[in-house]
Amino acid sequence: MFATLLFVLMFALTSGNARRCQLGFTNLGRGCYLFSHNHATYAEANSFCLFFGSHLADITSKNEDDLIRSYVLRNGKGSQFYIGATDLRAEGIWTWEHPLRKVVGYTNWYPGEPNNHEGKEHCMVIHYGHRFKWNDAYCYTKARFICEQSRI
Ligand code: MAN
Ligand code: CA
Repeated sequence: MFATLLFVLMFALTSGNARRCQLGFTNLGRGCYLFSHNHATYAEANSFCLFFGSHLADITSKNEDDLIRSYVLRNGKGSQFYIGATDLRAEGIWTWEHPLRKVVGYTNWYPGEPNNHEGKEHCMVIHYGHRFKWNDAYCYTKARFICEQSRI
């Protein structure tokens, strides 16, 4: 009896915690996302997310994509955000930072993208001007970014 109560109590506590997002992160669907207000290069943004126990956002389903896009359409007017994919290791092969360099499956590129403009575009962004569909962009532009903490 006591063991059962303890188990129920622990489950309630841990599942409760799992539903919460860390300070600064927004609860969207099944994930927690931080929409930065500061601007950083891709590498800086990647480090920032890791420092806060997160990773640059990976968008792996239409549902997740719709949630993020509707959020930035409302709150990110005029902005460009890095999300967590590059083709830095092999041109044209896009991989997510998380989980470790998994090849991008679901995609939502803006028409005509990725175009590797001037042969210098290896980092994924979503931009207001493209209604936040995906673009490959220069990795050294200072842009806003989206970190993600997956919920367990
Ligand atoms: C700019 C950049 C490129 C993008 C084109 C689209 O040159 O944002 O990444 O492909 O515009 O016209
Ligand atoms: Ca491009």
